[in-house]
Amino acid sequence: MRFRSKFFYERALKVIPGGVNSPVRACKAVKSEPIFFERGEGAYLIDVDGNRYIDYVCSWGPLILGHAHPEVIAEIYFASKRGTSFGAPTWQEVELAELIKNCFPSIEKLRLVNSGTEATMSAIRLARAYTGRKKIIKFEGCYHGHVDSLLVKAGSGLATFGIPASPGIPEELTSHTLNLPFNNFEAVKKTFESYGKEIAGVIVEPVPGNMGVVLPKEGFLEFLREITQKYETLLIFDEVITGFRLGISGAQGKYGIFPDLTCLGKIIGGGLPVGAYGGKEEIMNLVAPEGPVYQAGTLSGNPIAVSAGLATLKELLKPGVYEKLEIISQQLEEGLKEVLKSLRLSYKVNRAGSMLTLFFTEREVVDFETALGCDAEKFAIFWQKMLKEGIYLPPSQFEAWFLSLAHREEEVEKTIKAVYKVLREII
Ligand code: HOZ
Repeated sequence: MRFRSKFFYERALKVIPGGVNSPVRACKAVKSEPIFFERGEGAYLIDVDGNRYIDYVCSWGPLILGHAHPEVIAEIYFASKRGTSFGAPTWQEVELAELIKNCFPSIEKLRLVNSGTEATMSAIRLARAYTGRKKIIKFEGCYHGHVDSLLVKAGSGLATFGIPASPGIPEELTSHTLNLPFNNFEAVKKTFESYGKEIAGVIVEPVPGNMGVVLPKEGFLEFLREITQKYETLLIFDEVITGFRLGISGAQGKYGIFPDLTCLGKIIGGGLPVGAYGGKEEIMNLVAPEGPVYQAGTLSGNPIAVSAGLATLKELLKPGVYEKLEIISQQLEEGLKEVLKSLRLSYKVNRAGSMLTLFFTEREVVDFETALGCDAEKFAIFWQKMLKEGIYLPPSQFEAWFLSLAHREEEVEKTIKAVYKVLREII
């Protein structure tokens, strides 16, 4: 039972819109009420009623080491003893910037911000300033935070709640946004043929995780790289989710395609609010105070958040870490596929490294349209029943499940058994 969660939710509804500080966690899409959590331990979450769940949300990606990793907690503790914020430079932020630069060959210089949204918003401003152009190409179902000009046919909460575009955003602000289907070579080609030299940048999640996990078709990222170079447009990879998740150099390292600008967040803050955008020095030198493109933040480079990020990245640099993550993730994927096969279900599992989605559809999911073809009603029932089995999945069909280094064979086996039990009940 979740009496205390209910109690807090009722209080929250009176003071916070929808009772939550970010929409998807309200669990409305799965016809449930939000769960209020007390603490996290490795691969587990414990709610305010004392219920224990295997966690596949992992704070929507940042917690690649699992909850309350001792090294991260120790660094947070020591950093906070030295002071919580100075509004001035610290040596830790230089270390974090150097470490990110060493891991991402396409990043020569970077700026730390407080969230993924700030990173994408700033990268777009910079792309427009650098090229002197206005238009931006984005892809349907990709989500780049709640940046005004990018909240059109976006994934994550907008997909979850079926919101095509948010009110409160004047048309003028989205009139320069060109929305194209992901993985569609032809649509990109035609758009460049029509608008060519008006396009400042193409922003893309190289492996989208916000319409559920969708893999780029072979050659798609390469094609984006080539066409943006041809039209002297900037290619912006939103690696807020994939950065340090798909490998130490993110999706760009995995696919060998290097963008002009990269947006990071989530893992680089080790569970605290951090974002970053970076790229070629020539472009980044336009950022104030070196250049005229304004972007600032009182808490940017916050010493505690940066210390948590540094501790996390240092763990990820240890040998064998990503291999370990791959083994456990593969085990989950294979287990899910076996369950589907034994139940004669042809639902689809898309996986990239330690992020995956079980799509309640028989069609291959390759873009937003095919993702929207899922049986979200059935997913809602599945989610509720999985919760009863002690498994906390993202409360939406259009999100990625995340594994961490704290997930072991034991947790994955328990999950697969629960999936079998629940799917057998509901099909
Ligand atoms: N935008 C995040 C998911 N992709 C967070 C959702 C939430 O916390 O509600």
